Amino acid sequence: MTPPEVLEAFQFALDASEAVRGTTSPNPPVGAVILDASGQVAGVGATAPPGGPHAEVRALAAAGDRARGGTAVVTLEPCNHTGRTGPCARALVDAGIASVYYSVSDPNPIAGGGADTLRAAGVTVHPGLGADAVIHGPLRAWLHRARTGRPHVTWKYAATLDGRSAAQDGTSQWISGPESRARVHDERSRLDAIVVGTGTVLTDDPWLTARLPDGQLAPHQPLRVVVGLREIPTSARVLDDAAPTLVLRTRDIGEVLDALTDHPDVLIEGGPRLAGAFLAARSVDRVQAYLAPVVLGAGTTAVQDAGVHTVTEALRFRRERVETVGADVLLTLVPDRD
Ligand code: AOF
Ligand code: ZN
Repeated sequence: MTPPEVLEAFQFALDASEAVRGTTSPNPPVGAVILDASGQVAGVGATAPPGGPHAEVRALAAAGDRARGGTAVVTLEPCNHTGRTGPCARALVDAGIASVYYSVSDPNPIAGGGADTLRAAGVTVHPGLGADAVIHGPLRAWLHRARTGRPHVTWKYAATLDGRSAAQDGTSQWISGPESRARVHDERSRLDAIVVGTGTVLTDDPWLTARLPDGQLAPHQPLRVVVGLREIPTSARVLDDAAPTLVLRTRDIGEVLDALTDHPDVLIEGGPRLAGAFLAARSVDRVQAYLAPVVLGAGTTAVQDAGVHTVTEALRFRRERVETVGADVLLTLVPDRD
């Protein structure tokens, strides 16, 4: 039985990692909590931007002497290597930590093996705590990239009941409700990259920035990526200096993925042709569909040409989550092949 204070500490560690998601890449967003010998929270930490200290080191710094004889709860196996920072497993041992709980093993062959180092030093090690929440949560994209060598791609779209993302005259604003839009901005601020096609830049001229509810820019902005062969004007909003932008003059999805290796958490935001190309290339790892209780009856559909010619070729998805967001329904789906 996992002690209740450890379960509570895990929740703090999960929240701490979620809060830094998007700011640590190509490193994983990790959360760590140090409990003192009596089970009280002595320090909380999360991974700093690349080159900075890891989660455990920050949590240990906050805990100070209270770490001695205490417990560390970490969302990833403490690292074992001297990279840009020293090994966390060694730091935990040196601080006198008596037991370590962690969620998932570090698949990085260079950094992994921290659990063995801890055990060899006499620390009690408990792997697997809250693994599911971490794998499907903050470390999802990083683990996917570690496993496949490719970024994790989420295709997000908003559509009406009849599957349309724009009306006949091209207008597309306010299909989904204010709650959905706020949620999209909040999510953007924790991503590594947002990808759109040149068509979307030409028709919608989006900023693709993450904004706070008051309209201000969020402190962390994902890389904006524009894909396609069409020329975009230098006055396009996506080229302003609010966030970095990468223009990829290609239609090859493999090339796009290669360019984003160090940006594992990628969101495809449109339009229908780009979505179709990613779907046809089997390069969508998750779908977030915001369905609005609206009918347009005509207009652009959310996807154009996903390479399906007959129903036996249909791309099928499995439900991961269904939520209501204001008046809309958010479906989170994963490909049925996974
Ligand atoms: C941890 N805690 O908070 C993180 C870990 O280049 P470095 O030195 O920052 O090392 C990066 C590697 O360390 C990364 O690929 C992953 O295996 C591990 N990340 N480990 O114990 C942390 N961010
Ligand atoms: Zn480390």
